[in-house]
Amino acid sequence: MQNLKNDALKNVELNRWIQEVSDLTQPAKIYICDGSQEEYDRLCNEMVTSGLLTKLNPNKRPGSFLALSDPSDVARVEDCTFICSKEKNDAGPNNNWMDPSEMKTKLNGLMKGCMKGRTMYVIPFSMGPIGSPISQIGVEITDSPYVVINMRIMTRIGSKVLDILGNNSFVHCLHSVGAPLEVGQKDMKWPCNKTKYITHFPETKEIISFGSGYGGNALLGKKCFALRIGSNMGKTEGWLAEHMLILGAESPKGEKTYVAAAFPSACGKTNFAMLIPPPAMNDWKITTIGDDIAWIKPGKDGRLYAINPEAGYFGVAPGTSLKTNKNAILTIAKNTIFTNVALTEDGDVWWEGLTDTPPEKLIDWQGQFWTPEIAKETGRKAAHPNSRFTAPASQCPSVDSNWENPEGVPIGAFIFGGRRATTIPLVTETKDWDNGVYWAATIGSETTAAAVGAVGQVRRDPFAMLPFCGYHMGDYFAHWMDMGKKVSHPPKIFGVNWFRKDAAGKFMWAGYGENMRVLEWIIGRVNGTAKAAETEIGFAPHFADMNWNGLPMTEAQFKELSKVDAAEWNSELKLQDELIEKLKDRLPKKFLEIRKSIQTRFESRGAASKSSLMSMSL
Ligand code: GTP
Ligand code: SPV
Ligand code: MN
Repeated sequence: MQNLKNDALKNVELNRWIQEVSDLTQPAKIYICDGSQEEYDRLCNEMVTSGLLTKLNPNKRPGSFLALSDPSDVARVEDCTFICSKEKNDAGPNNNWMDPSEMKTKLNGLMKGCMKGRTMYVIPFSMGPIGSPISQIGVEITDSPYVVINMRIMTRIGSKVLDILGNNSFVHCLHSVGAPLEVGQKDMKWPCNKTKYITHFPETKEIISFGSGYGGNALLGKKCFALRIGSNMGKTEGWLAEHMLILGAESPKGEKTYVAAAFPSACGKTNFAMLIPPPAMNDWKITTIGDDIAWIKPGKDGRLYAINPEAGYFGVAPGTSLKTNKNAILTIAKNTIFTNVALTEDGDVWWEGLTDTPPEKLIDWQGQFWTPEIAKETGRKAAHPNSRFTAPASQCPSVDSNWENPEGVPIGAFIFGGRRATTIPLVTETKDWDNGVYWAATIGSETTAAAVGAVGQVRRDPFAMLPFCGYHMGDYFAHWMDMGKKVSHPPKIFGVNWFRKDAAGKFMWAGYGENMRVLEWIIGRVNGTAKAAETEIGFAPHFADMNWNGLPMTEAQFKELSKVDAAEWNSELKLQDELIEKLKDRLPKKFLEIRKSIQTRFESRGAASKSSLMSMSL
């Protein structure tokens, strides 16, 4: 081990594991990451030399790089993602499953010699502030230097983590791109393997990922640890690991409310977390705790407290602009790694939506010459729809002063949303905790480019956690219902939909900064100051209950946005039934009761409208 000082690895298990993995994967070198700036710069320079990274123009984008992946390795691979619990039914119908020893045998076969010719990097990392009681330590072994530099931004890595770890246990995260190099063989620009496995062993807290170098498949602290293994730990230990942003909202009176919101991948978390209120509401101030993951635990005062276990943002690039998300644009002004966006002539980056007019020519994400004319003819995008930026959270202008507070922040409201062209109104307050859990459990959303597969198809995505819940969804719903009973002040639960479309297929809601109007009403409901009307599915604002200063909105338009249409909801309930059917062996009883009562309320609306029709005809 070339850089290993005598006392660098006090952890007996870590020593043993490094030896075991290197015996299996046969790397050319082993390198223990110290997490320093010098190390980061050195790795970046090496990758520029090898062609994996392009250094961006330091006058335009200091300290920043562009990586272009293999066109086959651009998103999470849900079909190749497995939860290998001992019992199949513990993984649930929401996960792919394989017997742990069978999977290990398969992986051992794939991993044999898979790091040949490469350096094996050992990255000790902390999810959450180093040394905080709420934090968890993992070690990722990887043969990808791209993973090392991304992990340094997304988590806290290096020697200081080893110091805190001492001889304690840690989550084993093993990653290989699965592309060994024979002597004299030229490396690919983005090494990866057609065969991919993203596997989790919840009982032994192990993650093994093979074949992909991209995002959630390879940065194992994120979805694999903080969500899939994290959700298993949370279930056993009485906390929650969620696919949620956390933001702080300071009212014009100076009162601060923290809210956590779960939207599926590429459905607006980063944008909502960094929201800038519209000019007419600039007496509100939004601050950012996190944009993707929340760990939530009961506090001594009977409230739920949340931390962001990450240290950076791995955000969707397309659609990000000064108009839609100025804070993100400022965050990524320097020290940022871009993946699969386009390169401009002057050495900067571009993606669809960054500016209204695209540059005259570009190198697109596949390394090909691109002009707006070519795009018109061929439909080729300059940036991949799931292209991303990796940037330190500390660079975000709206970062909350408590973002690294180990105690977390108290949550006043949970918000659940999805991408729905129809059916789901702009905002709904659910009737109580259990009804809120039902709402979150049954949300649907159109699929996006964040995962490989068809885009735009509505699927159930409970709690925006379908790809991330590491155990049976029925048990997960029951765990959520229990958590509400464990605290004396459970947050109110709301549903939102920024993506309803009109008959012409246009978004009906302006979204982005204007979402402040919905957030103001939500906070008003939490504080008991805002009014609402009752609907079959919960409570909703009347037109007059929301602030429309500075936004053209007629009462008729608002009614369309807020419509709860009985026919649409009948179909929605049928889709919910498909989910219920799949999970029925482990669903809480309360769940079915709530399903029935929603149906009954719609039936009585049907009866009421029939009788009013009859009275009209009399
Ligand atoms: P992950 O990182 O994949 O978990 O996604 P995310 O939920 O953080 O998604 P993000 O905020 O990056 O948004 C994804 C896409 O949705 C971007 O193209 C945004 O421009 C778009 N978007 C975000 N908020 C809104 C909104 O309020 N309205 C509309 N119409 N689009 C939005
Ligand atoms: C998501 O898909 O929800 C992401 C991106 O946040 S990734 O880390 O690639 O999973
Ligand atoms: Mn995400």
